[in-house]
Amino acid sequence: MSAHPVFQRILLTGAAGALGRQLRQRLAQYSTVLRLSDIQVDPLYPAQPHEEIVQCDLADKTAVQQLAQGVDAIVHFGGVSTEQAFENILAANICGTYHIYEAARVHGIRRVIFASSNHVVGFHRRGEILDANCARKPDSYYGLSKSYGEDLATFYYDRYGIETVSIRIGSAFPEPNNIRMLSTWLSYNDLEQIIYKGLTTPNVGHTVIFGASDNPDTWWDNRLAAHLGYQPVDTVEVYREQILKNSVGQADSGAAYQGGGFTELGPFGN
Ligand code: NAI
Ligand code: 15L
Repeated sequence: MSAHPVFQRILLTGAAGALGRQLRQRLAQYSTVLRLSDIQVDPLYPAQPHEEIVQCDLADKTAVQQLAQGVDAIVHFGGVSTEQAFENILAANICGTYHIYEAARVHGIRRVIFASSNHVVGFHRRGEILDANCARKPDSYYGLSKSYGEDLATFYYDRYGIETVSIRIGSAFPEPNNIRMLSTWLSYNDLEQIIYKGLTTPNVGHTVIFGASDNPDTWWDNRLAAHLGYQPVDTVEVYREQILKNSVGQADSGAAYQGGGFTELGPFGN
C-alpha cells in the first residue's frame, strides 16, 4: 500500500500474539521504527534493525507511559483475547486500554488503532444486519472490556482530540474453518488494509469498523465507515465448500448468536 514509511515510530502492543506476529511483518513498511511490545518478550527476539522490543505489562500504568514515549501512532492489539474471569480482563483490557489512552494524551500521540471485537455485539442474533450505530450487546466479560475500550476511544476524542479507528474484528485467522466464519472471517491482508487506512485517513474522529473480508453471508454493514475506503480483497467463498463438508456432524456452539461460543461461557469461580 505504501512504498515509503508514513510514520517515524509506530507502537504495536500484543506483538507476540497471533495477530501481532503478522503485524510485525506487515507494519514494518509503514514506519521507520516499529516498537514491539508484549508481556511475553522471548518470542519477539531477535530484534531486526528497524525494531525496538519492550517488555511491558499493560496493567502497569508507569511502564505504559514509558513505553509510548517518542511514538507517532499506537496499534493496540495487546490484552486478553478470550473469555476469562473478570479480574484478568480488568487488568489487561480495561486498565490496560485506559493506560494506553493516558499515555497517548501525555505524549501527544494523535492516532490509535484499537483491536475491538465482534463480541461487543455478540448477543445480536445471527442474520441480523448491524452497523456501527447498533445497540451493543456484549456476550462476555471480554466483550464488555472491548465495549469499554470503544467508550475510552470516544471519550479521548471528545475531550482531547485523540483519533481512533476501532476495528470490531470478526475472526482473523489464516483460513476460515467453521460455519460461523462464513460470516465473520477476516483475512490477514484485509486486516492490514484496515489498519493502514485507519492510520492514514484524515479526520476519522472515532470510527468503528467491522473487521470482515468480502463475505456474502456477512452480518455487518460498514457504510458508516465508508470514509476509510476499505475494499476487502479476500472472500470466504473460496473456502465454502470445504467448510460445509467439514462441518457435517460438528457442533456449532452458540448457533443462535453472532458471538457463537462466547455466549455460553462462564460463570467463573464462585
Ligand atoms: P493473542 O492472545 O494471540 O495475542 C494477544 C497478546 O497480548 C499476547 O501475545 C499476550 O501475551 C498479550 N497480552 C496479554 N495480556 C497482556 C498484558 N497484561 N500486557 C501486555 N500484553 C499482554 O490474540 P490475537 O488473536 O493476536 O488478537 C490480538 C488482538 O485482537 C486482541 O486484542 C484480541 O482481543 C483482538 N481480536 C482478535 C480476533 C481474532 O480473530 N484473532 C478477533 C477479535 C479481536
Ligand atoms: C475474538 O475476539 C477472539 O479474540 C478470537 O480468538 C476469536 O474467538 C474471534 O473473536 C471470533 O469471534 O472468532
